[in-house]
Amino acid sequence: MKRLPYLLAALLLAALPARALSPYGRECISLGGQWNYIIDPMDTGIYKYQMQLQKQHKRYFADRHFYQDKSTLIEYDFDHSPTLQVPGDWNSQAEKLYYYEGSVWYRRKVDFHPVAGKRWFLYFGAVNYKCMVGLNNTILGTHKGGFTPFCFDVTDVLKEGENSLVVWVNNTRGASEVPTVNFDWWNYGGITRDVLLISVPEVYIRDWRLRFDGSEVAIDVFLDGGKKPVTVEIPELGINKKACACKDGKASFRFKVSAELWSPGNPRLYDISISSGEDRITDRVGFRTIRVEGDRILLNGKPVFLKGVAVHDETISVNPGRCRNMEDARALLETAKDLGCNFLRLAHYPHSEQMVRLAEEMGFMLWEEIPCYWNIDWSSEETYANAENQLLEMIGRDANRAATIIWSVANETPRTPERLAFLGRLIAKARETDPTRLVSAAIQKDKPDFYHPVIDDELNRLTDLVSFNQYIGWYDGKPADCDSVVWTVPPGKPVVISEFGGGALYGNHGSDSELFTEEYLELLYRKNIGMMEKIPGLSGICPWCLKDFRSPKRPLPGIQDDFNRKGLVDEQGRRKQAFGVVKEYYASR
Ligand code: GCB
Repeated sequence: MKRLPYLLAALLLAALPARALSPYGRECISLGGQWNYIIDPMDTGIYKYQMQLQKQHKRYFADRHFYQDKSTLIEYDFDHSPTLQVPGDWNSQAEKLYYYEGSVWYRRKVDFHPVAGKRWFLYFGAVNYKCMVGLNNTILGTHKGGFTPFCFDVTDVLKEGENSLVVWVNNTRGASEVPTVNFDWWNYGGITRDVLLISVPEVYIRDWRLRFDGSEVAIDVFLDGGKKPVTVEIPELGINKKACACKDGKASFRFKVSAELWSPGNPRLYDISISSGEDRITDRVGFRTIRVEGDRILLNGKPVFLKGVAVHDETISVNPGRCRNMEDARALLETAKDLGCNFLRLAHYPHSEQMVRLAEEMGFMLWEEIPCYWNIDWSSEETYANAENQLLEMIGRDANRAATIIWSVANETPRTPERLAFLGRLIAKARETDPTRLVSAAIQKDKPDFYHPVIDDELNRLTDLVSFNQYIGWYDGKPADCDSVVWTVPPGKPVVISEFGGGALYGNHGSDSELFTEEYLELLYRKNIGMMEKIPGLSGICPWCLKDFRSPKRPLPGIQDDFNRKGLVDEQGRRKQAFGVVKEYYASR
């Protein structure tokens, strides 16, 4: 009987699109711009008269109900519908979509001229939360999970001249989804990241993996469509190697390099090109090692202290809402640079690839995370399959990035046997897929003795770091309590405080005992830093968080107005006094 859920999960996965090809260093056509949209709260485009939504995916196939450019009764009409910018969330683009959670249909006309001997992939950087994609009346497939890329082979569906691309997007929260119904950020819906057409020759490089152990580089290159010799070049290091992808389309390279190592102080990247037949991709790669030894984190064999900050994938000051491009990512990263950070916790879901790549160039180590946040449906095999898929899509996208040092599988999850089993599986999966990085999860402290908190979550036995969130001075007690708190942490592992902080409204001044004033937050930071410095094995801290961010859980009028106010800067980027405290601490560390 146990086989049934597995079978179900396998079927669900089979409906998923292929792991995304990377668009970087390839020929691409951007499908960004203004797309027509129709808001469809009743899912009229999927339900037919009197029919119930069952096996939605199949039904949609059968009906083709809303799929054409126009309906016969002319009850909808993409041509005369308003437009939304893609990439971009819908909530920040139209007043009536500000709180909207439901279905929206997008349509873009694509003018296309096929080139003989090429294959074409339709790539989505991210769509929140689930979508169904159709091209010229053919359903390409569905995808679930709002923050990772996916793509479809559209070679046989694209036609000369005008093509119609229709995407149904739905961001309804669900109890068995990842994340679940309750989370502390804005549920931005829509096609939030780039949509591209990627062209490749018939035999093409599907993927490649680079690993570095301190002296030797291992590169595996995976071809699709045939078997051919593969060449890897890193000109600045005098590398020019050939190998044959004769078996299973995989070519393996092993060679020694004497490269300048990547680190925050010297984020050195080298041009790399990988070619096979007519296909060639270019990229930039860094060489570094990361491991733990006892209670220390070693970057390139030397202890490193993570001067971090947690960041949400949102800019309000540049483009409103979800980050859309490099400019948005740069605004966030420059603020983190000013703070003196060498490390970012990209919370609580995979951020855009632009963010990761720019962070790498600018010299930030990264913690990347999937949204197993708070209390998700630990007993559901379908939920597990979804979480694992998000993990694999995140690792698949960023495994070649030197900046990424930690995969995190969860945030603040309750201690139950079901959760331990679920997260244990995810941790094992992360290690099996990528044995070169650290694996962690942000846990929460238990509260039996306020002044003597003990971190003893069994999950710590499975992770490389002991990472926990704590809010002494905000949710727990007052800032001055920090002077008397003594922490007990499991010995022998590096400790990273993955969150701490409190709220303040920028420009709200008063006494340091008054909540939401800048003075209160400044005191909270001074006291917390003093307390955390006494924790044995402290290897890094991550203030929560860089910028005030939108959250519907934060309605307090005049103070929050839909913003979580725990940023060190406000949503416009204006520094609160606490910013200076962290900056000073990082300068001295
Ligand atoms: C937490 C969560 C984070 C919240 C934060 C808060 O522990 O991990 O997502 O936003 O607290 O502000 O309460």
